[in-house]
Amino acid sequence: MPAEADWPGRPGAFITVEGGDGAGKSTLARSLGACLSESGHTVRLTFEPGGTELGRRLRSLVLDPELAMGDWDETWLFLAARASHVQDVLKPALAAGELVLSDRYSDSTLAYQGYGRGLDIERLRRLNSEATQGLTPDLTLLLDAPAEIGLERTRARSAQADRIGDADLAFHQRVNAGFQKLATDSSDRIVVIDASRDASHVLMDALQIVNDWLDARVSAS
Ligand code: Z5A
Repeated sequence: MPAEADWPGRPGAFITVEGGDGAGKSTLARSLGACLSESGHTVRLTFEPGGTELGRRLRSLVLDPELAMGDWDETWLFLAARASHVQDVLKPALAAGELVLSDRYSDSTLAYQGYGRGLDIERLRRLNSEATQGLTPDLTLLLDAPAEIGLERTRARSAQADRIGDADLAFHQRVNAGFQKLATDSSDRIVVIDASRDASHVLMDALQIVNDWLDARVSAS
């Protein structure tokens, strides 16, 4: 079984942005990436499902509201997209010393397929570990906003149907509660940000957290 120890002392930094639908992940990832680039970091902005050609094609399948699929079928598609993302994008970028900022990663599988769909969490953890070759984020920013606020934002943005986003409110509430549980269980890695505030406040908090983490990393080396 691949383990985190397969990646000792990697030169780059791996930061993920997680949260429920409409929490503002993509908005934050873009603005945070721009600020970190301005301060001299080589930033690789990427996302899941997507980030590779295979990931983009799997994304259109898994979100297609016309396509029925079982919960494990859905899970395998996300895992396949992740495996190609790790192999083709994340590993090379981290090996080159880049600061990788990924909009969603393995915590999304635990929150959506585990806590949201009700699939076995421990099995999902094992499958995540295989798909990622043991690559765990160094730091995760969890954007927390009530599901009602997130869904209101995404519906205001577009009326386009989406197989997962269109699930009922209770599903999205279970997903958010699942993210909270993950943050409690991995408090050394996951930092929660109140994402119900406006985007500039969310960015300010995120920048502070990332800069403090980067400073601590330099001091420790
Ligand atoms: N999924 C899964 O089930 N399992 C997995 O393993 C993975 C994913 C990896 C991906 O679709 C779906 O796949 C997702 C989880 C599932 N569920 N759904 N649906 P997606 O990429 O299309 O969806 P998303 O990841 O949830 O992205 P999103 O809907 O675009 O949400 P977001 O990135 O958090 O929000 P945003 O695009 O930055 O902002 C949404 C709108 O709100 C936009 O108009 C912004 O201008 C506005 N916004 C952003 N921030 C704010 C603040 N702070 N205040 C007010 N308005 C704001």
